[in-house]
Amino acid sequence: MAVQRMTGRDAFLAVLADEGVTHLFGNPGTTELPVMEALAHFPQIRYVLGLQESLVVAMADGFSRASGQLSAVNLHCMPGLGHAMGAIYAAKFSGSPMIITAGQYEIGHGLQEPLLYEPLVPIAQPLVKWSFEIHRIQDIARVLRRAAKIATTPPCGPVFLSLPGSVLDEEAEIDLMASTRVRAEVAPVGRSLLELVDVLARAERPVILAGRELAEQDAFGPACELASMLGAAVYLESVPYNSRFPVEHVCHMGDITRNQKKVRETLAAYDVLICLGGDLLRMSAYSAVDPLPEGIKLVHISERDWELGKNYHTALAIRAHVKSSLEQIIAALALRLSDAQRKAASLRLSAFERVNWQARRADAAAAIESFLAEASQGQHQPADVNKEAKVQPESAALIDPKVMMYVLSETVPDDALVVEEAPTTAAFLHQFLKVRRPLQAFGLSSGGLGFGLPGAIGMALANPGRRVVALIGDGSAMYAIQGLWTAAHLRLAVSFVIANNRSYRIIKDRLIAMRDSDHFIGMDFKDPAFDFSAIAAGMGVEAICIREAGDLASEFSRAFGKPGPNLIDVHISSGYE
Ligand SMILES: Cc1ncc(C[n+]2csc(CCOP(=O)(O)OP(=O)(O)O)c2C)c(N)n1
Repeated sequence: MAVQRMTGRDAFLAVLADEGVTHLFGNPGTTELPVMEALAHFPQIRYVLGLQESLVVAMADGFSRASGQLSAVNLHCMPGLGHAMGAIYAAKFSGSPMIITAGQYEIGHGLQEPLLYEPLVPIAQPLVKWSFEIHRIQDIARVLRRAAKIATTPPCGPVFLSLPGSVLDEEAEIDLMASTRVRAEVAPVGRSLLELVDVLARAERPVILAGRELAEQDAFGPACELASMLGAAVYLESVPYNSRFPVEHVCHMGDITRNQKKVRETLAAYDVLICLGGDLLRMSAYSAVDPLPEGIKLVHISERDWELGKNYHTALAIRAHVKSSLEQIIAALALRLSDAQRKAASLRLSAFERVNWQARRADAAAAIESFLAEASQGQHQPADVNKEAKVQPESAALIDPKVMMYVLSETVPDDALVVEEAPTTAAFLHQFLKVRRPLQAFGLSSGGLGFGLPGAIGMALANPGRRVVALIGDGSAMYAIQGLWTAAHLRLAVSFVIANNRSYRIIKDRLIAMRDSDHFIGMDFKDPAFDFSAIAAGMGVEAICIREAGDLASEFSRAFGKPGPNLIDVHISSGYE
């Protein structure tokens, strides 16, 4: 771009726009005023107001996760960055390409320690790929170009820039420079490819762990082809970053889970584990049991080299683009597989049909359908329910979360995006939801609550014309409830489905499982109960409350078909009635 005389604030937004940024997610204060003023000159960048900085970052994270596009964020100096840290932590896990900026005082003013001042660079540093403060107007373009390049170079992730007001308000002759993107579609060649194909061909009981990069790189086709060629069972990596694998494929068995004992038992049946673009057995709560059984050979292909051989010896650790690698592997394997190996693979494949995800879903669905048929004839109605009462007695909350998830999976529009943050309920969602496309279903990447509700807003902005269905636990919803206002303000097609069990159920479950105690302190919200319909109405979102299983299908279908945002508060069993 040509050299022009301009202000630092205009240069900042001009470079962002040229890097492909279409939305600036923010929450403004005095230190952001230069950017807010300059936004009037850049109608191609839409400012999205979030009402607290953790939501602002989560919205941008959702936008990048659902589109693969670079997003930008503008936070309010130290307190704003502080609020945002948990969400930046999540963005680090999701590997979202984001330029996170925060307004900072004019250079020199911080020395006097005014309110709101703190050096920002070291605070953001541990969670981002690059953290920097711009000190000269002449550097704005170079710094931003570098920031965009770093954020979008695999492994992608957020970067942080501190923007002193004096730099933004100066004027100078500025060369806006041009964008650079690093091409990283590299595949193994030569000896690496030969060894890889050799190990795969010789595997007698291969298993694939399908990871997030398959969806990010649109690699479901070659991943399915490899699984079928090898007769390999496929499990989904333990973190629901995104879709990972088409669940109705004959090889698909389900989530590997984060239960160490269960993972170990599952993997004990196999001799070669092939991790495709995923995290190799990322767990959460501690267990004395190691999830990886002895003797299993590891093959791991990922663009995120930090993950390779991180916790376990890996026979073939390949830093490469998974889709390009799969294409090479499939071509080489087609020439390498013997007739006996092909026959063994096809025998394994036919055995999957009886035990795979699809077969188990069909069994569970049949049981739920017959339950719902009986319920519709009045055989399962809860007794003594006063439908007029604002807060129903606990005994009325009888919808089984599994039933709720089945009906949700049957009513969600085919082209919808689904995001979940409902710790105990989402496990059932993954049993039923027909995930077929990359970038269709998303979950919590870091384990930190507060992403799902605002993340859905970013996903809707990235996918105009498609509905986003956000399944959120009642406890999780309260970490970011003011996101409802942004959804209403922008009239976004998001349905917030609240799995309302009036408690932190997973914490109760774990207190029992891990501490052998059922003395629940600080895990219930019944006194008073949340009135989600009133909360939603207070932020301009229409809402309904469902208390009976028989109403689920019709109310979900109605809500998902309406324009704009809505909230469906579903009272499910708390498990501890
Ligand atoms: C920021 C943050 N704070 C606290 C937690 C701990 N935590 C994990 S799950 C959970 C309960 C979530 O409750 P809810 O959304 O109602 O789902 P449920 O367990 O009832 O299915 C809590 C508090 C966390 N993971 N992240």
